[in-house]
Amino acid sequence: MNTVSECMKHRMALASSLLLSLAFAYSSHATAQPVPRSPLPPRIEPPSALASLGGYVPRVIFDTDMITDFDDVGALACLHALADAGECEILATVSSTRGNASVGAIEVINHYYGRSDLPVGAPKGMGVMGAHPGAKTKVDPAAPLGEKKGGDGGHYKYRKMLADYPGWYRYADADAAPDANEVYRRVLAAQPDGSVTICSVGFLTNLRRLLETKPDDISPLDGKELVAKKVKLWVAMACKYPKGKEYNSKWDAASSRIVLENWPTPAVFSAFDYGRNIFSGRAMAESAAEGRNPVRDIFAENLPTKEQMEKDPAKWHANCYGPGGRSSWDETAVLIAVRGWEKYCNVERGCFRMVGNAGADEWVPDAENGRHLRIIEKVSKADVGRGIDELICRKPQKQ
Ligand SMILES: [Ca+2]
Repeated sequence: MNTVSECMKHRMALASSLLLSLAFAYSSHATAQPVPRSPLPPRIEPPSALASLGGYVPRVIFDTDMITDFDDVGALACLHALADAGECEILATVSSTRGNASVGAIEVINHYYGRSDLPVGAPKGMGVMGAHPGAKTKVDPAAPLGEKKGGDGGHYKYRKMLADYPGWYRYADADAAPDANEVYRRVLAAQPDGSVTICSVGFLTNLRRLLETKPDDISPLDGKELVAKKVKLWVAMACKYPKGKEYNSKWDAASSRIVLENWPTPAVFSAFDYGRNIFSGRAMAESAAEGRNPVRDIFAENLPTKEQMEKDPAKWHANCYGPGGRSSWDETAVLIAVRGWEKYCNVERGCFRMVGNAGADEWVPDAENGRHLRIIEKVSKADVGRGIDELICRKPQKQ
């Protein structure tokens, strides 16, 4: 069934996660290779520390795959709710996948929150394409919706969203959307120096392409220089701690390697294991329907019912569902991008890097010179899940 295959495809199951954690918790530390010296100052300041200095509102570019799983929808809902509350400003929302309904789905959600004018884009010429990461062909936007068990796999939900919300989007085919490189460069060039937060909850394709851009009529800076000048912080849902394969890092591994090695600003990672056991979405799924709500539709149509879960909770848990809903990998990245990590998490300094050629990564701790931070549980995961649900359930303020 869709949920099982999707989770198997999408994330490592809990059992293997725990086994890997136990197996490698010592060995990864013991065999760590030297980490590249840090280009960063010795301390990475969290966004909320900057906020305490007065008036800083994170300006966020949201970069999502929006291809199979639906924590992306929860994450974008949280981001809009936080923007409604004045806690952040959304600069752009881009897809890291192409040849599918991802951009249109982003636009439907943007429209629901009264921000249909947000810039959108998608990668060109490289990266994950179609209905799922292993697909070889793009999705035909003119094809009939068909049955859920058809070739759309987990992407069916996004094609259905476009069918359900005609007129709420411009780009049924992500390939018709602007080049994400142009969106990134225009948005970054227009912002004050050191002011932008990038929150990526999908593949690192766009960030790799951005780093590789050349000076143009938008900016005399190349991509890496432009990022270094304009970006304050990159918050990513990516990688697996202490090592392993994680969906966002694995499926465009070449881009992951380039970005992890070359990104020139502080970076914070919500790795697979943090969001795995934070569950959200049930509250929205079971909320009273008031008018049209694509966020509610997604959770209501894609979460198992309580009755289904009660019959075999272990099976559902192994496939990344809990009583509160779906695992909340992407939502955690939004929380940290906007509110900073000290509110929710502790951190460890070090470096994520790709190993081998099959999409695996590993964490190398380095308290002095690590280029990355990874977040660690502080506030209980149940409380974080409740906080996410509260945001997802907020009514749009700009409709
Ligand atoms: Ca995602």
